Amino acid sequence: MAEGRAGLLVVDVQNDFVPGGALPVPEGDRVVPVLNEYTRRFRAAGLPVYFSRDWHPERTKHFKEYGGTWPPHCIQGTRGAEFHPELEVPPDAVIITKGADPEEDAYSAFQGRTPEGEPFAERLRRDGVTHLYVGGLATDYCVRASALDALKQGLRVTVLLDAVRGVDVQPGDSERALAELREAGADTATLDSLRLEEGAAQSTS
Ligand code: VGL
Ligand code: ZN
Repeated sequence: MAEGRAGLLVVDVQNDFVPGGALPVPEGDRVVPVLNEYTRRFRAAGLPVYFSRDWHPERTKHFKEYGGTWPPHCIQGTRGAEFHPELEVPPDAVIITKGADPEEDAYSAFQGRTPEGEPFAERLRRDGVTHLYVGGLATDYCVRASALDALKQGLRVTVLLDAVRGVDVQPGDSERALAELREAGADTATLDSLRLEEGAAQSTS
C-alpha cells in the first residue's frame, strides 16, 4: 500500500459543550471558526474529514444521577447534541457517533462508529489515513482520549493547539493532557504552521 495520508478529526463541537450549553467548555465556541478553516484546507487538499459527536441516552452511567461524573448532556436527538450551528460540516464528512451505550463513558472517538456501524479505526484504515490531526472539545477529555487511542492504533497524531479548549475541572488539566499527549508521541500544529500535501501531510511546529 502507498504511504498513508492525513485526515482531520473534529471532536464533539456540539451545543452542550459551548457556553450556554449543559456542560460548557470555557471558550468552547472559539474553536468553531478555526476548525472551519482547517476543514476547508483538508477538503482543498482532497483529504478526509471526520466529525465525532457525543450521543448519550437519557439514562447512562456517564451521568451523575446514575453513578457517573457529569450533568446530562448531548442527549440523542436534542438541540444540545446538535453540532454548533456555525460549524461547517461538509456533506462528505464522516460522522462518528459515540456514547450511545448506557454502560460506557466513551470519551474516545475510537469507541464510536460511522453511520454504517463501522468502527472508526476500521474506517480510517479503509480510507488510508495514517496521520490524524485532532481538534475540538474538550482537550482534557474527548480530545485527549481520542488522540491517545489514535497513537495506540499506530497513527501519527498532531494536536491542533489553536482549535482545542478544555474543561479544566482541576486547574491545569488541559495543560497536563497536552503534556501527556506529547509524551505519548503526538506533535502539535496551528493554522500558521500547518503544511498539507495531497495524499500526505506534515507540520513544521
Ligand atoms: C466530553 C465530558 C463528558 C467531551 C464528553 O466531549 O470531552 N467531556 N462527555
Ligand atoms: Zn459525554
